Amino acid sequence: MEKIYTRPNALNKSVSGYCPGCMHSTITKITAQVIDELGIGERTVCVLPVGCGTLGALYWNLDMVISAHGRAPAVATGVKRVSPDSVVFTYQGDGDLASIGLSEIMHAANRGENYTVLFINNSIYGMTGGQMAPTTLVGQKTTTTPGGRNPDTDGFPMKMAELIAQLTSPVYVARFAVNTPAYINKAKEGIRKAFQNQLDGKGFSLVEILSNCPTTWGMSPIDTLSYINDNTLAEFPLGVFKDREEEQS
Ligand SMILES: Cc1ncc(C[n+]2csc(CCOP(=O)(O)OP(=O)(O)O)c2C)c(N)n1
Repeated sequence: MEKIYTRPNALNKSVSGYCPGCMHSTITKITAQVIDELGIGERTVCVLPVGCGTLGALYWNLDMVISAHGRAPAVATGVKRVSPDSVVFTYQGDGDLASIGLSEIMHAANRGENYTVLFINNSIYGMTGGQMAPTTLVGQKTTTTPGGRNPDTDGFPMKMAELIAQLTSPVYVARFAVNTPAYINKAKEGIRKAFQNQLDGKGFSLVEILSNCPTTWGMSPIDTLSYINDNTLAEFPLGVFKDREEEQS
């Protein structure tokens, strides 16, 4: 019988413990598929953050380092510089990357470190129970903005892909989503490109992926997918914000 689907080697034989409907599971899977397809599982090192993404330690069959909150880019810098043949990626939430780790990511991007950043933007602090993140949408209710995010007191959502694309060093900065099968396929292509750039020694790539948090958004998983379509995509447009390859061609 022809096998048409199988668990990637880069995933452990375990059932996801992410909340039902959380798209961290899907992003974990497509990342594992890319790692398998590129044949780099044996030399890939994942630098995990603090947040729900830390659970990746249970699911990926890869070498791992878990960093302090927001510090994954600094740890990844050390790993990649002492072991340049390793393929290094960070997997960071929006609280981790855009709040406590804001300075880390900006400087790693500005140095043009030759590694891959996967930035999972679910517009909230998921693990700690749903506080406002820098990426929370205007009007979005969180435990710290029960009346909805108010720009007068809370500012506007921070667009990290656009900010980082303004720097000179990064080679690839793009935003994808995972709320439809077609978007998931496109996100997988973006992740592949971000890894390929590192393999080719080109430098820093960041892929932002718009995701959900059914538990802290207080919605059914299916409603979170519509919410992304109707609200998140209007604030965070999908696209490639920087691609050194295209600039040169
Ligand atoms: C130094 C430090 N400050 C705060 C915390 C508490 N904390 C743990 S996870 C987290 C937020 C994670 O949110 P995000 O990065 O958006 O990831 P998500 O859980 O939503 O995937 C916070 C504030 C911590 N563990 N360490």
